[in-house]
Amino acid sequence: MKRILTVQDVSCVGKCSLTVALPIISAAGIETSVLPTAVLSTHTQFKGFTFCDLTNQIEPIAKHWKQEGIVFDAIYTGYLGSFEQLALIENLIADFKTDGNLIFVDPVMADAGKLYVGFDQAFADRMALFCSKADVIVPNLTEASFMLHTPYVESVYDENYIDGTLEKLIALGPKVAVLTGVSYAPDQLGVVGFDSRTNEKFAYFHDRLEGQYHGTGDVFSSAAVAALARGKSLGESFQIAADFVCAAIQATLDNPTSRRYGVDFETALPGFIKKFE
Ligand code: PXL
Repeated sequence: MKRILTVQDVSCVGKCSLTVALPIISAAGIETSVLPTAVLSTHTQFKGFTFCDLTNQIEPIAKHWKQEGIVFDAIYTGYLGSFEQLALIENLIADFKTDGNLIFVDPVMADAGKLYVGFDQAFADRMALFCSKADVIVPNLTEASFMLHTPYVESVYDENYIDGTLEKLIALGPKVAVLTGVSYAPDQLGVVGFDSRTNEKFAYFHDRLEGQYHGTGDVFSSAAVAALARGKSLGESFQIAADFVCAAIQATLDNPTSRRYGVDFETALPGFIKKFE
C-alpha cells in the first residue's frame, strides 16, 4: 500500500485541511500519515477561533520517523502558518525526499483576490521560495498572483494569460504547475496545468456550480495527490479531483448549510472510490 504524508493544520470544525485530507486519501486506498502543524477550534474564517501552534513538534516527530526508517511515497503540504514552519518543512522534505517520491505543494494562503487572515505579501514571497522544492504545485489564481507579484485578474483573461502565468510559476522551480479556478467563459470553470519535464499542457473544464465554498481547494488537492500516488496520469488525476469537488458541491447544494462548514465531500466519496477499482 502506498503511504502519503500530509502536513497541515487540524481545524476541528469546518471541513478543511487535515479533516478532509485524511478521509479522502484513505478512501483512495492509501495509508495516510499526518503531521498536524496546529490545532484550531475552527478554520480562520470563523470569528474567535482558538489556535495551538505545534511547530515545536515538527523536528522531533521527523527525527523519530528517520530513526524508524519510515518512507513516504508522497509528501503533501497544505495550509502552513508561519515562516518558521515553512523552513522546518523544507528540511523535512530534504530529509525524506527519495528518487521516486512526489512532493506536492498546495500554497494555501488566499482566495478570491484576498489573502487569508494572518498572511501578508512577505509570506507569499516565502511560499514562492518553498514552491521551488516541489514536484507539483497547485495554486489558485489569487495565490499565483501574490507569489508572482502580478495583479489578480478576476475574470477577463484568455489562454495566453494562463499559459504565461504557468510559465512564471514553473520559473519558481517546481516541475509541474497547475492553476485552479480557471475560467474562459462565465458558465465554466476548470484547471490548467503544465509539465515542464515533457512540455505537456493539460486542461479540464466543467460547468460552473453556484457559490464559493470553504475547503474545496483542500478537497481538490487531497483527491489529486491520492490519484497521482495511485499511478493515474496528471491529466486523469486533476480530472478526477475536479469531478469529485463538483460532486461534493452538488451534494452540498442539494442539502444546504452555511458555506463556512465546507462541502459534503462525504456524500461524493463512493463515486471517488470507484475511480480506483
Ligand atoms: O482551507 C484552507 C484553510 C486551511 N486551514 C485553515 C484555514 C484555511 C482557510 O481559511 O483557515 C486554518
